[in-house]
Amino acid sequence: MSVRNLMAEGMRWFGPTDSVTLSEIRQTGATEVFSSLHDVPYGEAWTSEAIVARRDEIAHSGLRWSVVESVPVHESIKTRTGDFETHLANYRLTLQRLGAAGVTVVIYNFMPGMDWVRTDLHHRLPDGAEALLYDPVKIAAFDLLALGRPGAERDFTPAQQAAARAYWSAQPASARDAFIAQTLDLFPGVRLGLTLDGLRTRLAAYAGIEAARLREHLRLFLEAVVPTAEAAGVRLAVHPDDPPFSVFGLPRVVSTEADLAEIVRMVPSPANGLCYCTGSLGARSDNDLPGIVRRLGERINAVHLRSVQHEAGGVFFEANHLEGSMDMPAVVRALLEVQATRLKTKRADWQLTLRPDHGHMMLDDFKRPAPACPGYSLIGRLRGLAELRGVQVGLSSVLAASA
Ligand code: DNO
Repeated sequence: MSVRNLMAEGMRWFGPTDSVTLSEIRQTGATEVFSSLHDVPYGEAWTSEAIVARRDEIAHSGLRWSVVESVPVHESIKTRTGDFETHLANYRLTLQRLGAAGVTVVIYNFMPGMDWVRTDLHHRLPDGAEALLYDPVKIAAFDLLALGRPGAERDFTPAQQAAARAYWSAQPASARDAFIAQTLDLFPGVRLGLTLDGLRTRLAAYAGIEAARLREHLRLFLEAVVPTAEAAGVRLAVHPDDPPFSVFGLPRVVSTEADLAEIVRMVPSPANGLCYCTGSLGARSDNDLPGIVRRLGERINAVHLRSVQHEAGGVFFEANHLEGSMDMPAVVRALLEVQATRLKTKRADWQLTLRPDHGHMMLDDFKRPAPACPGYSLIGRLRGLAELRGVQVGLSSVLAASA
């Protein structure tokens, strides 16, 4: 393997309102941008004009919009209710227009009701940086005491419930309100203005939709859009659930290796692929991260690299990219080997594009305007990208020497 066969490096950019600019992204050494048209409401078709304008704006900064993160899947498609056929038709239109504009990888997720969930957005680390953290006790407090979801007690142990009550009663009303607002507002790149009642309505839409049925809805979604993606030269990449287990009683179907293997089997096409996200998948210790790459690498269309540190009681936080509970070099090596195999078989899409997923708030991040979305600081992600670059350059040189 030659050292030239590095994965391309990208950074997520939330568009013109992002406090991180494209010229700053360029100085991180990234060449690719993961971006979305966040101002288009979920479910509407993206216009060719808006796509081309965004593509050209990014190109103007010497970067390339190679990955869309994300084209969101409207809730009606996940529940197969209401005007889901219209939303499917809109999705197909968007894929056709992206393909025509040369933007060829599209990330989406199939998380019901919510996007990702964290409980602490400013977890202070010993070195003074801040990380994102997930604490099941705080989720229990939200679920039992703020949302008051019927049956929620079944999802938590008596000890978790007691800890949740103790936590909640120790919080002043203002801290409870802030915690509720933060939990409702964690949709990337948009402010949906969801309320507790709005969330209750969203959850109610999944009454009677257990995992098997949601999986069937995912299959029907793929059958409806993959042929269009294929014809448009677009490759889809499903993002894993974050966290990869049920929250608020919702079903989950993109959490484990078995889930991913099932998804790629549903519609056997290179256009039906995966966004391999080590942070999301790694929040379950039973996911074998390098093994997933070795077994499913052929279908990986986008890569997010980040490491979580597991703590007692199901708590996890986002560690530095080369620290935490996972073996990042083993994952990077497996990805480089997947690329080498694809290259040998002359696959046009052999080259993978990675981005550092999230970063700490550190150094001058504290002096800058807040990131567009928690986890998307500039300096913290720059550190992550630089460390990942070191690992992949070092490993690819060693692999080339031993080839
Ligand atoms: C969080 C992200 C997710 C991801 C979407 C993909 O930082 O990894 O919000 O972009 O779930 O659709």
